[in-house]
Amino acid sequence: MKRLCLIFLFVFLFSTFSIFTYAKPIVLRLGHVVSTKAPYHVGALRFAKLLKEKTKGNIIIDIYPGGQLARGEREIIEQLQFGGVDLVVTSTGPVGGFVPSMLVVDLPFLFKDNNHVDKVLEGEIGKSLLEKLSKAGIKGLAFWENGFRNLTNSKRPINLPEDVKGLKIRTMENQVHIDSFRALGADPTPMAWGEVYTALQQGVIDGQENPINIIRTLKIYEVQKYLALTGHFYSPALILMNKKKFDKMPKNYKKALVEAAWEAGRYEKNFIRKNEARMLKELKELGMVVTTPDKSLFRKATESVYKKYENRFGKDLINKIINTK
Ligand code: EAX
Repeated sequence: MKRLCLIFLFVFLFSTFSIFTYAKPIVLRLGHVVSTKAPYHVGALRFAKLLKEKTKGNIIIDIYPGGQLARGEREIIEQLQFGGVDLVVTSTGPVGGFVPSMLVVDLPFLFKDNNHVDKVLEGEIGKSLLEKLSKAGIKGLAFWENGFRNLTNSKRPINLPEDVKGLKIRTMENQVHIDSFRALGADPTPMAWGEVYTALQQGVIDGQENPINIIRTLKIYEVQKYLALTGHFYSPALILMNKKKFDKMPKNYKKALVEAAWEAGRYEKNFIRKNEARMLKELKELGMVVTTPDKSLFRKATESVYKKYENRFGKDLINKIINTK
């Protein structure tokens, strides 16, 4: 009899404990391809902190930086689509390959300045672009920032569009970028980010283009002498989530994910913008020869790209972006 009571007691305690055992937090894996010094990583840490606070520790983010999960952004977005990774921070560069309408933001000289960027991407136009990502099994949580892209090369200072002629320039895997550098007479070479530093070091390519923060934090100055402040593309960034995973989340967690994504995005943008001047000064101190070309000449030289894409994106949408105040 005593033995039977002990067995009942054990079963009761075990079942009680297991019912009230604290539910395990949800752990989401986040990947990006840049260094832990880069703004994407700063934003990802902020996102993780905010999300943990908003869900009282029930959602934890594990960050995999520096291309640990994939060599380039196209590949890591492919992993996101099939659920190999839950969240990705990426530039919009390769996203147009998954959702063509996203390519509109990559048109040369489309955005005037940071204020114009924020008005467009935090407004209705930005939100409608995020919604289009769902067709590719991707939940676009928010826009972050990569920044205005500038041209580096190892051959010569760039002051005029004709100085770009014949240079083998690495571009992202982005048809608008490829067409824009073709219009400048360059030889555009699309390449995953993880291969760029070595290709520059070996002279396989002459140049690449990226915002100041990438050139500085990914040490591109070590393999490039000349930096031209062309600002030829504005490169938005995105924080993306596997859509199936997002859709399965309870309503309050969905709200927390989107809120934390936008708040972390503003934090990341501010980090880029308040450190840009310091990073440029450091690039000069690290030996880069910096030129400040007349942007209007480069804008004119790439106008033909608009002709090619007006029908695809719609002249109305392009004008709506340009005229957003
Ligand atoms: O997203 O591939 C690129 O040039 C991107 O700007 C960089 O990886 C940051």
